[in-house]
Amino acid sequence: MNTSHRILRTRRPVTYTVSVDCIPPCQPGLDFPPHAVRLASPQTGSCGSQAVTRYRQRLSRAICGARRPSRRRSIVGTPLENWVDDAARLTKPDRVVYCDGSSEEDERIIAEMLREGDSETLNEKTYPNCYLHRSSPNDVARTEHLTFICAPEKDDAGPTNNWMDPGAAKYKIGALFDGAMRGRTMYVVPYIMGPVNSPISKAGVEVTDSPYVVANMRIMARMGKVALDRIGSSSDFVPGLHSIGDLDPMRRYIAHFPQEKLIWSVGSGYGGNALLGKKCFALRIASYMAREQGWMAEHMLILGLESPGGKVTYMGAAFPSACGKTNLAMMVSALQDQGYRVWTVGDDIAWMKIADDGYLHAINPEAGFFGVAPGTGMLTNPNVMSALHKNTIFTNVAMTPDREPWWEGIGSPPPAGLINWKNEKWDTSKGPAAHANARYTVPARRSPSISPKWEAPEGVPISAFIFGGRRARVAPLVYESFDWQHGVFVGASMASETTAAATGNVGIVRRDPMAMLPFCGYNMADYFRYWLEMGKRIPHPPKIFHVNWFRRGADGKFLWPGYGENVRVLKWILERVEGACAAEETPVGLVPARNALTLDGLQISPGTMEELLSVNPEDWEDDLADSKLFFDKFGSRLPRELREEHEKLSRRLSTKGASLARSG
Ligand code: GTP
Ligand code: SPV
Ligand code: MN
Repeated sequence: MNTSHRILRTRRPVTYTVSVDCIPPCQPGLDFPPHAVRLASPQTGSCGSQAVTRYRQRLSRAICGARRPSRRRSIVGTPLENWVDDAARLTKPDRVVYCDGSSEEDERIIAEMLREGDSETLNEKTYPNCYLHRSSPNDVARTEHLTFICAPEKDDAGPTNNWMDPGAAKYKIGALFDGAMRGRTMYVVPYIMGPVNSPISKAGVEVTDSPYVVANMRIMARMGKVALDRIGSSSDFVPGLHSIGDLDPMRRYIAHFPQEKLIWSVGSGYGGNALLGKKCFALRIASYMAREQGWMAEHMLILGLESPGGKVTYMGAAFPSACGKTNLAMMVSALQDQGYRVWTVGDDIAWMKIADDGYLHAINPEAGFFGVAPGTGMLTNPNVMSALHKNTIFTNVAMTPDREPWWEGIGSPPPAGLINWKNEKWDTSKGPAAHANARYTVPARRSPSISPKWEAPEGVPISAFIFGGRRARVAPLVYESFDWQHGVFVGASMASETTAAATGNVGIVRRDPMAMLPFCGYNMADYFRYWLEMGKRIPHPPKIFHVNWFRRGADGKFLWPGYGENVRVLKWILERVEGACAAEETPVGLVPARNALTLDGLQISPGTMEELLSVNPEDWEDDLADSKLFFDKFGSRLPRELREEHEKLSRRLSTKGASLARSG
């Protein structure tokens, strides 16, 4: 389809013709806004090539300048200073402030955040140094349909990413940045992702006009002087340009330039759209860097499971957004009496490198938790609840008349006089009082479950990978893959119901390979290939498992109690890693043998356990048909090993294997 389209906010409007791909495959239920037309490559389309050439010629010097820093550009400033100057020339702030990360500075930033009027101080007695921020109601979650990978060729981004030509993106988004910070302060936020002295860590710099973003970045990363010192006069940092713009989703872009290791984000002040160290750098850019450099950047929590005697075994678990990573990483174990305890290393992202001992070692690149508030209470996650009473920023939660934060699932009924996340007097007619994607930002070290090794420069050795999703049906509570290649297939064919962590419909099953669908910075077929290769390179590769805490019974209720009880599944995984317990073969993988799961103290019927572990061949046939459609999108670029695994599963389901399937 061809359509005419006008570039926004340029002095002389330019009309060009591009081919348009309609709805990006990763986002059901959302139409592309007219401005987010995906440009075809300059070579395709009737006059696309001419038009793009013309844009490039018209790029203002400022837009050209705000590129990745280059050592060659100036003999006067450092690459960082030059890049900041360029960004300032483009966005035209009234003043530029380099952040040092000190507590005095934090006070000034918080004061500025409060002055902007969308944040307020919470109860100083019960929640000292805690704040409530209310974001714009149209800016409450990541916007995947406005998130782009700007690689030279469309195929470099692959069929699961939105793509824009880098030059066209610079021009188009540059126009939105042009003068965007007029009347505002530009904060320069240098930060390190990972423990300061870890060889796996990397530096980034975010310039932003949002004090709320600065205050969050200070919690989420090692921010300020420590990063500035590390960067010095080098160009070894990932620059990120951020402006809240006018917060209009019609003028919102989250653009990544993996080849340049550069991020541009405009028009959103929320979460992963705006805290550029998190999903933009630590996953999209880092996944690209990791493949170039031989390591892995994954959407995984990292936990240590302590067993009786004190040995700690580390695991990484990849669940899609709002599918239980933070809660699993911070759980209070239901088997604490038996000596099983969970230690938190990270709750969202893992950077992993093969170490001299032959294990994959993981660090948590973040320094804080940006966690989902609804559903978090003393019964589900007491560790984080105790952490949240100090030094925490709450976003889009409700507030009680005592100026304390409140949300659905906190464990107390809504008090009279509750103010909802939109700053209105709440009553039941208004729906949930906290937004479903309301979050807290809290320093990781405040959790009582924080691992003594969470800042170990060498990271922790990973013995198991756990994939998982929200599946009302199909996926059993837990199963183990037969080997690495099968495990990669299990990850690549993962699916999960969508959640409020991204805008769009909630509860729709979509394929979300390795929980990386919205976060892989390059063609996912190449990502699968890289996973297959890593299995050969790691002398002691983690065993690969799949879990599902969200299976529902005929009454629609969750069959498994979840949260702290999930340790029972972790214990089985640990025993499998150690080769110390029994499993039963099904067509999809190995499930716990009868009585192999420790269930003492848990009220759960044998029938329910059967249902939780059942593999229904018909459901799996349907699922296979769906994963085939998904894999077909990658054409011949899909590794042949995944097709093989798909066929093998199909054969196991339709032949002898089906009789082995446990059915509920
Ligand atoms: P992101 O931070 O968006 O990446 O999400 P996450 O993967 O960290 O998910 P999180 O732990 O915040 O959980 C998301 C929602 O799922 C919350 O409302 C939790 O209360 C709920 N949840 C987490 N674990 C479980 C579980 O074991 N069982 C059930 N039923 N719900 C859970
Ligand atoms: C997620 O959506 O996976 C999050 C929240 O962790 S955000 O930082 O907004 O990406
Ligand atoms: Mn989380």
